[in-house]
Amino acid sequence: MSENNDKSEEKNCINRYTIVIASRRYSSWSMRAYLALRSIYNLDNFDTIQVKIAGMHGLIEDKIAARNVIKQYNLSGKVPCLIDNNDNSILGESLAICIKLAEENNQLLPLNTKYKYNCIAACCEMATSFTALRSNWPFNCLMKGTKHGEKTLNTIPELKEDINRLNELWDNIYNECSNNGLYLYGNNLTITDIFFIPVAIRFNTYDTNLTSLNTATAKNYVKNLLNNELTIEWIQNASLENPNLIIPSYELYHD
Ligand SMILES: N[C@@H](CCC(=O)N[C@@H](CS)C(=O)NCC(=O)O)C(=O)O
Repeated sequence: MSENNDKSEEKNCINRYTIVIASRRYSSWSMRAYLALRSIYNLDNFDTIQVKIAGMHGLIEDKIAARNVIKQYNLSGKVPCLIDNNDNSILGESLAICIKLAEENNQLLPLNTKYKYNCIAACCEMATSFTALRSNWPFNCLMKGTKHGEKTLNTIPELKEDINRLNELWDNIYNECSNNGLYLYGNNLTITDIFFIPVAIRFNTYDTNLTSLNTATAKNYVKNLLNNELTIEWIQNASLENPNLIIPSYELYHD
């Protein structure tokens, strides 16, 4: 399934990068790598290929078929991946993609070296932790204000623990590095902020009033991520997506 990759055939030159993503509605990892690319390039200056991933509770045959489609691009069978059309190389893993784009373009990482490694560490923590948050509040950027959020907050202590740690992490980085900016390291968006945008969206879905966050810093940070123009563009495009990409098992928590 392709999205705007036909555009490259209309143009005389091929864009340097093609990003392979899944449904914007459900794929938080696709979102991170895509937003890193999008924050640097205009829409016309890169290409996007969109593939379908099978649902969590879907048939195993569907899952294998979907994975085989993704494997045409990335042998790990996961999205996102970034194709560099200069040398036909393919890079998987969201963090690697974000760091490559950041370093190549001198953007998206704090200039201060100490903060830079702290920024990468926060991305790693996001990628390897918060399992209760991720499993109990599945990403669906078009779902807003569902009661499932309150129910889970009252019954799953591990979820509240994950949220407390997020609150602490955001407060600590913001207070040390932000200088009262919009984001964790100031007014410029970094890959850490991009890594937390899908988390901010989960709050929008499951705790719209941000009652589970304890500090004004954390609440404002979530609001700033939700108001970022790239976040808004992604959600808008998700709402226009091909209905064939809808997976019923990701739509369980509408009220
Ligand atoms: N560690 C990977 C995780 C990527 C990932 O889990 N992607 C999901 C979509 S959000 C996927 O490709 N799932 C397909 C599958 O596992 O079959 C990254 O950071 O990029």
